[in-house]
Amino acid sequence: MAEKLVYGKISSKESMELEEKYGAHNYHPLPVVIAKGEGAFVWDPEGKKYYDFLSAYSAVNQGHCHPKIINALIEQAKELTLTSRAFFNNKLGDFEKYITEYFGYEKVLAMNSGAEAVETAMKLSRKWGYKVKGIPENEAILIFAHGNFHGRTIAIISASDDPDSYGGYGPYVPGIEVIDYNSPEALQKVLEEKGDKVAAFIVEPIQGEAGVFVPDEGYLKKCYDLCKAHNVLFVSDEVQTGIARTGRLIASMYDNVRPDILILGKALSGGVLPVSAVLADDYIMLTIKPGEHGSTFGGFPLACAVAKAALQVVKEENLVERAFELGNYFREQLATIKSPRLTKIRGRGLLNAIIVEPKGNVEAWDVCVMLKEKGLLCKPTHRHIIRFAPPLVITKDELDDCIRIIKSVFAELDTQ
Ligand code: IF1
Repeated sequence: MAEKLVYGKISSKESMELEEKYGAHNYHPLPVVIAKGEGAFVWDPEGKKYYDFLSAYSAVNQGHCHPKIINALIEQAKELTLTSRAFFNNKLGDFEKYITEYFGYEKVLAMNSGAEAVETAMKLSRKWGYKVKGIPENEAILIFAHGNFHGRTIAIISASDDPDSYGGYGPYVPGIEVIDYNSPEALQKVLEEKGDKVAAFIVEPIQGEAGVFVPDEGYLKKCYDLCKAHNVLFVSDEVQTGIARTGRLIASMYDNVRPDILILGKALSGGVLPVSAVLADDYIMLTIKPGEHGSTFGGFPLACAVAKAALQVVKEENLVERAFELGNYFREQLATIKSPRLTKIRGRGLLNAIIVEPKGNVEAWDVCVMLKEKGLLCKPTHRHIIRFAPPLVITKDELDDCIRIIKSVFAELDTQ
């Protein structure tokens, strides 16, 4: 007997079958179907309620379907959605003023996906390298860190050392060097060797996909100073760590670093539609002239209305402070779990991860399935790491309930 449907007209079972039959198999989702989201919660079509402990990889920091953001979407959608940049419109300039003052930069170039923003930052860095630094044409070098994840375009995966990301997609884009993460010495070495041809160092202030790898205190600052000493741009990819997620407006602030180029995405729209942005000062941004970069939807009126509302929510609801306080509390509570399987906890703010020691035939995936059964959704990154990233609007009581669920799963595993 099929379960009664509460949300929508397609059951969980049928939804999974449809994706299997008609969709590309480029993901391996946890066996759960989401039909509705609100705040820190999501529901499946049959009405089962879950805590969302992934937040669409930190895109719904403001919580699912935040009323203020949805309202901005609806009101703007009734009036004007897209003009292209062939003409001006009455929303883009207003948003550009708002976001540049919000993050403290002179200019912004709005795009759509995070990968597009990273590509934009790569192109902008090269353009600055040739036009301002004077690097010989086509000889610019961009430096990345091992373990990086910046998106899935050909240029970006050319910097990846994850076979799942780059495998089978060659040939790769030249002019890219990859150095050890969390090693200022590695950056110093490559800059001393070839700094005159390096346009930028592009780095995640905390490596998300690598398993919430938090670098040593001062790492970002040392790298920033090395970049300045060699006339190299320091570019921070805050697509995942930005917008309050780590307990600072952007994670670079943990080292008091102001990136020369700041890359934002995901929660910039509160998870309502794809909006990304690259921020920089005039001496960098104005090296791109009219017609030298763009995109049909980049910074379109609907995105501007949604992103402005999403940023307003971050301030109005003190999401930076909430992420900082609740994150510290969360890690303290996790540390009380005395399980031989839970070997490490790391993170900043509400971007955290645990390392699960595979014991017997139980891996991180199995733990995630058990957590799902108890009403908490998360997903492993790599075989042994589970990322925990709830919406920043989660209440302390809700977080306590999640901690209870996590504790109960490890208690159950340890009695097996
Ligand atoms: C997938 C990972 C997270 C990002 C950083 C740029 C982008 C991302 C720091 C590109 C995107 C997403 C992509 C999504 C899963 C998720 C992810 F597991 F892939 F690595 F969050 F850690 N910079 N990350 O994290 O932004 O083009 O996706 O908008 O591709 O599976 P995008």
